[in-house]
Amino acid sequence: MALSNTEKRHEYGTDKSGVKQFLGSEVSSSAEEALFHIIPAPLEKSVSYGTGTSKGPAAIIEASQQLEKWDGFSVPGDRGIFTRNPDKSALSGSTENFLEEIEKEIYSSLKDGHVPVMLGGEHTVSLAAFKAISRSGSPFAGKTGILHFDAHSDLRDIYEGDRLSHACVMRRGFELGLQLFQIGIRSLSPPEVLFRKENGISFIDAREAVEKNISSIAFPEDFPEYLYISIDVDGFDPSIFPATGTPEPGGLGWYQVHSIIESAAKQRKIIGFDVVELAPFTHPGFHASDFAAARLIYNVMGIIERSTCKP
Ligand SMILES: [Mn+2]
Repeated sequence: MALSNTEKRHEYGTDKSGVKQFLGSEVSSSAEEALFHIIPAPLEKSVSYGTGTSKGPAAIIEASQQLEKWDGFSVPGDRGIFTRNPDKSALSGSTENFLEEIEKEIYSSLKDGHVPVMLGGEHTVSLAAFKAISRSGSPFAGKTGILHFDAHSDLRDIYEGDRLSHACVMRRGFELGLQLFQIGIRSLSPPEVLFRKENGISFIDAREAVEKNISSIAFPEDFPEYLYISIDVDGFDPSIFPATGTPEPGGLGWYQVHSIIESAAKQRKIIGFDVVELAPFTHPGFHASDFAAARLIYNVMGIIERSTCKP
């Protein structure tokens, strides 16, 4: 029987077990051979303003089917991309259960030498990666820093009574011993300003980054040898990612973020990254933000694939 266009769209990029694969239209790899492991993390519990982040991973994977394999420099897809399938029942439980399940997926990718690429979901999901990295037995425990792109510093100790709020995620990471470098911040509470200062956290805020057109960074000498990158799409200017819960004017440029990540990749080995806070249905029928997220992810894979940085 002939498939309708909607059914065809659904089938496009889906593997034999029925899991829709990131760029599955072009790339087919087993979990073992793939360098990149996509980990969908559709968490939406503590979102404070616009909603819809739980639909982020599916929208990104759908949009990825439209990507070309050439990213402008190389073909990162040739290194293999495999989309993992976290246990749905664990994800429907509490935030703690959700994070535990995603942490398991990330840890299993990391320890087998893959590069986990997590798709949010609200920013709280990054905590699963921070915990996986910091586990005892992890090859990266105590040796990893976070490069954090965001409009918000996410350094609150508690927000709306919730220590697992998206607004607290970098604070939780810092408490796990992960050193931070923040870029693009333009919305901070006074206690967060103080916390950054008292704890010597590195940052280049949005106004400085944009006005001086900063396209490279230099890590402090004591910054750890491995790097995990956490990208909240609201770190970009909202003209690039309007579909996000808490947009802030005056954000980073598209190529600017790429150049900064390229400069980071020359100094530290990138072990994984996430792209979070895409909220597709704040703009029904508007796919530009979904596609931008898919393109960003593929381009960062390219930067990692071409990086020669070894610790
Ligand atoms: Mn944010």
